[in-house]
Amino acid sequence: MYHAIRKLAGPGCLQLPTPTLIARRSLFALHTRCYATAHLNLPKLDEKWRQRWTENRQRERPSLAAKPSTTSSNLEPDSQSPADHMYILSMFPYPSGTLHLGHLRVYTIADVVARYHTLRGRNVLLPMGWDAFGLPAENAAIERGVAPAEWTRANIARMKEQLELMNGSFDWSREFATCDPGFYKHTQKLFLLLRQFGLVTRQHAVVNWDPVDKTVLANEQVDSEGRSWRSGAKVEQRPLEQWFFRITEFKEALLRDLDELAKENRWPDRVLAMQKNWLGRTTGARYRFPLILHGQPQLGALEDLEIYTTRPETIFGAQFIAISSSSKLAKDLASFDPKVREYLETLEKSTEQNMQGYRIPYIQAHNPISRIGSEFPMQTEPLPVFIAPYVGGDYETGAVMGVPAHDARDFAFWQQNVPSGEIKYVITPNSTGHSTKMDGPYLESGYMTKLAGKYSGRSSDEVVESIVEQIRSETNLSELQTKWKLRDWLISRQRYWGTPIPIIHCGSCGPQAVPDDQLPVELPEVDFHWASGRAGNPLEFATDWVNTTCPKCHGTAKRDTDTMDTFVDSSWYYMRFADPRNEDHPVCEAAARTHLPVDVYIGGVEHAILHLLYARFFYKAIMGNLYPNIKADHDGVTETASHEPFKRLITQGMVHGKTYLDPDSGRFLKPDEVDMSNPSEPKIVGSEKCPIITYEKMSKSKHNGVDPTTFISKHGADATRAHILFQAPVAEVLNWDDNKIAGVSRWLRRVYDHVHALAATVQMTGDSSMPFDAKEYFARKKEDSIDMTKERTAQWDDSMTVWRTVQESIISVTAACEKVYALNTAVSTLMSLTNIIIDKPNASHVVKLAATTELVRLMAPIAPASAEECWSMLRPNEGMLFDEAALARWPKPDGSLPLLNFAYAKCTVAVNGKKRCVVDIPLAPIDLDENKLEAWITEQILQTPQAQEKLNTPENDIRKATKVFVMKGGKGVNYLLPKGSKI
Ligand code: ANZ
Ligand code: ZN
Repeated sequence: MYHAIRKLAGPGCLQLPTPTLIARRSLFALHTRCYATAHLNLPKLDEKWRQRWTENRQRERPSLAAKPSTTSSNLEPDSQSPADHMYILSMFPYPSGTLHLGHLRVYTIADVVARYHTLRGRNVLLPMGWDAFGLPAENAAIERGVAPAEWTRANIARMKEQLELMNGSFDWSREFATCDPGFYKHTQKLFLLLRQFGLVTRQHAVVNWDPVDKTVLANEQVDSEGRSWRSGAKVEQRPLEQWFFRITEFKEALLRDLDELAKENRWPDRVLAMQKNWLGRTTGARYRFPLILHGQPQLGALEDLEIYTTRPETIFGAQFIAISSSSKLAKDLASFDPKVREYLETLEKSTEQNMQGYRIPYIQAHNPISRIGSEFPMQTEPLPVFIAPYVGGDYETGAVMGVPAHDARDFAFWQQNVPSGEIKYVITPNSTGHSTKMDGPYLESGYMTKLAGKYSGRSSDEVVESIVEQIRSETNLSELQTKWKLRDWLISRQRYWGTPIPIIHCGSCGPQAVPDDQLPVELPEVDFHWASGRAGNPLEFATDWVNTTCPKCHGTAKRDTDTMDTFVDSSWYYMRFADPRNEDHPVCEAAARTHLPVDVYIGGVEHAILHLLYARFFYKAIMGNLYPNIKADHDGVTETASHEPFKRLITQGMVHGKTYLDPDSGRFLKPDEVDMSNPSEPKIVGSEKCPIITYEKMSKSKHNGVDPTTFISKHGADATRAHILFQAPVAEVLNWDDNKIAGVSRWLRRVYDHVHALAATVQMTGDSSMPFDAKEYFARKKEDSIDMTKERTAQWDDSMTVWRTVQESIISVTAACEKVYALNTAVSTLMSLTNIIIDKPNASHVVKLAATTELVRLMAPIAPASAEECWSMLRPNEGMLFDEAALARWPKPDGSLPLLNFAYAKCTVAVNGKKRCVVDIPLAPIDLDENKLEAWITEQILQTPQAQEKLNTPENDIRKATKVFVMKGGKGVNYLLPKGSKI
């Protein structure tokens, strides 16, 4: 064997391989030959490499599952710094039993990102687990009599099998389900820990109570008529004692740290806005308006009238005061003023909404601004006071300052009650502060008008606090009032299938924490056949379980029968993945330090509010208290960085299915009702009618679902993954069309065939491991290019084109993997790179070989099995691409691009829209961003003889341009020069 290879390697081989190398090499050679069939079976490749990766992983990293740990984590000792670690996480699934395309999309994205970082030599954590508590399991138990645990286990097994087909690089050794006692033991510990921190309370709260089933219902289980989805009974509102997490304690931090997440697009703007809105901080004020009474001595001295406003800066536009008909003042007036009485009576009788007010003729109000003195002269007039139907008696102070210019209700009221009254605008959209003519209320923020005195011209949002503060310090008639929409988090569920609340209720000692050594409080087995006949929380019927002893006085006591909201589980599961088998702690400090926070979190935008807010709260509460030194290391500035669980958030779009409709009836058609014999022109079976085709959310009723498992079995994981990425940018809706997979399948085949052919020559010449030094290669060629033969020039040109495309592809695919959102462009870049490599027949063999190797590495995150197969053919003696040793195999630009800018393109130069000249400039390097591109192009233009001739006058001095418009690809540039230079 040794001799045979030696002969094969021939004289072209510079170094004689050592015998051991030869042995390995020949093995690989043999095995490559086994697959050297013309027909490529992609699903088979998946299987082959899945098996090898698993074996490799097991060899390199013995399963965590086998070794539960105690005080410290049993992770491999980490010599690497946290910066070498990447924690990539996709939102873990609910085990419904069937994997759908939405799952497949998010896990594909996560896996591609994870594999990319692995290839960069990073230590990647890509775990997977199950969000396994929740109602469906309980309902299945009630309906079918299977225990929730059993139902859940079976579903998990089924989904895991389906998931494995996609060839993800998940670390299954860390797998857990939130319903494992080993997990929920720590959910209970965290509950008790939060209680120690003072973040858990028990309060009365109103719940939806079904009087027939005697159970609490979630809001979603109550229909629009207020009836139970199960029993149909009219739902009652009942106050129950329940458990709350005091998330409101963290409201300031939750809001403040959104700024951190907004930097560099770490989180999508949309999600940040939703979080902000949910927290709902508003800065309002309470103002007191002193009242002036004319006559009416029976009223005595009147107190200042207090109003509440969410727009304190509009006080300069207050034109009246309105009080509620049920206010104390209105009642006092009615006791002696018959007109007031009459008004209130009509108001009571009227059933329609109306804006008719009653002006109290003998009372006026002073605007607090008028007390400030000469500074705001416009505000000295006292204001009329009305009783108004739109002012609610039980909201805030039951009185408002009427600002017709900036509030719709005040505007309507003013128009009806003081039709000839002018309207004072204090805010204008115009940044000069001059008010623009308007005929309705202006409700937005803007700039203060001159009515605001020294505040005029300033942004209305920015002056709020200063105005309230000035009035407070000078008149003591104001006070800032900040409000939040956020409420404490009610976590009690009167349900069986959740984490039991680890509390024991004792008649004499009150609620007591279950002692640590008795955790977890495990869910008792409940006979659902029996329980389903009865109503209510099955846990209440588990009397043996409920009755227990008080940990403090050892008297008889009862367990809490509430379980926790499943959002509690998902608020911390990502911490557990860092240290999943630790028995004593939810996560130990070393593991937390190594892996947390999550580097890239990927999931659906439907979780933009609650899940993410709860997780952020948990991380701040737990990590902030337990391990205060572990923070999200944003920008490497640890001191100022905050406790945030997810450094980057990627939200992926939905997958919509191809839907066929009968054009006449609008009915959704089943697959067997559509004749697809001509795929480009489907017909409704038995007719000549064409169905309407749309893309809609997949659902059974629309017959538009696609089963990912069947699809992968048919086309292979690689093609499926590439197809998913290629069809739409990550954040956008993906319209799923089975037929479109042909394109990516063809691409993968093309790569394979090309590599296969190339590999044959590699085996002949043995030059595959020769390093290719592009800089040296192209520099040398350039020198002797002067007297090249025609044939060699063609080779030279093609080689340059190929290598330039390789370098540009490295830059752009790397950027796509870093930014994630544009992963679809990575697939198209790789497809064009493939075309260039194959279609440039004259490129030299070394360049082709090197280029193909780079292509294979670049496609590896997306099509891992195909890439691995190709790699084994090209580099038979270098082990696998995806090696557990985390070899940095991702290509880097080799710095040869400047040498390869041989190609010139025409560029039309215009100044202020007028064409001046056409110049030849090199193609722009693709790694320039917009600003740099402008500067680069200008520099290139100025170096051309045409520009030196045509642009050498001051009015054409493009260096002085105030704006530069570069047309796509640099085919033209328009420079806008300031008018002055036009002389
Ligand atoms: C002056 C003003 C100017 C207002 C402006 C709005 C816009 P929310 O956001 O719901 O808290 N308001 C206050 N108390 C009220 C009551 N008892 N009944 C009816 N309306 C009442 O709404 C607060 C705003 O609703 C307050 O801000 C007040 O009108 C009105 F350009 O004050 B505003
Ligand atoms: Zn007790």
